[in-house]
Amino acid sequence: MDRKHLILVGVPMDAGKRRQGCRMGPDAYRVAGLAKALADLGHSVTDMGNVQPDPVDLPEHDHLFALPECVGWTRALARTARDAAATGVPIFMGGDHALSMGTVSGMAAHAQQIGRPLFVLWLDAHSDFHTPNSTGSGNLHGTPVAYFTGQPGFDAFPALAAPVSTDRVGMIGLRSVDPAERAALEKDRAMLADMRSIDEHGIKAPLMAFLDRVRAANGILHVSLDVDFLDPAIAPAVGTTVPGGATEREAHLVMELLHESGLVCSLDLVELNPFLDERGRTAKLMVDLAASLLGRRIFDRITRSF
Ligand code: 5AB
Ligand code: MN
Ligand code: MN
Ligand code: MN
Repeated sequence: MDRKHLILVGVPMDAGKRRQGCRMGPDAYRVAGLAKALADLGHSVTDMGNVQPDPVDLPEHDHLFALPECVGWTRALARTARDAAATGVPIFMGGDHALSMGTVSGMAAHAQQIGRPLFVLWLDAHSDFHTPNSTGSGNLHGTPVAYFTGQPGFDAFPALAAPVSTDRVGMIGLRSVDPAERAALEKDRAMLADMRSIDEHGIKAPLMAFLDRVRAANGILHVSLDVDFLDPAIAPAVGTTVPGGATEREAHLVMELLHESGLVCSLDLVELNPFLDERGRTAKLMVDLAASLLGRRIFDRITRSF
């Protein structure tokens, strides 16, 4: 087994949307036993505690919710990600999805330092490809992919050390894409697998195609797992539920294939809102999925061809 140094980073961020509760995510993962589940696999695990946003001297915006705080988180997390990646595999315990502005831009800076391209796998019901100009809700958790791929409109945010070009982004699980995001995505080159194509071809096909791209480019892979990738029947603790999500088996298969690829350099666990959970079941499922990504076989699998 490939032993890794895993660095748990708590990100009690709730600034990416109006509905509050994700700030309790890091402690929910701790209570659900994330560190022990990963250490039991033979990895060394360090919990570095919670990050705080940098202070930022910016006025509030009249449409974008908590813009100054989101900028402060982006600065702090980009630095934290880049530094942590130099010594291990950072696992960001969110916090809402706006945290990926910082984590992905920091991982892209790390990738540039080691001379390999960063790829991003976005496991989400949503494409999160709004810009500050196109977002209808004003909630910045719907914008991180546009930010780290270098779309215009993010002038208040830190300049990107290394934008991740859209042909290095793969999205699996899509089933709620706003018209403006769709128009922008249609002009672009991200690999997109919506639920219709997963129903027809299975979830393995798009994932393997994307992993082939990463491998061919000698890339490293950041995985961003939004709770709403999963079906709300198994993962109720999220503010943005969309029916028809990934099943428990599909999600574990994705994680196991990612583990076998050996390509994953970092992971976001985002959008868990413990206030909406049922007796911790979503937090526990997310812990199980993280463990599958790090080498655990959650289902006892045995097959012989016949
Ligand atoms: B999430 C929506 N597109 O912009 C918007 O949960 C939802 O991080 C964004 O994927 C969902 O507000 C953001 C309607
Ligand atoms: Mn998301
Ligand atoms: Mn989502
Ligand atoms: Mn959400």
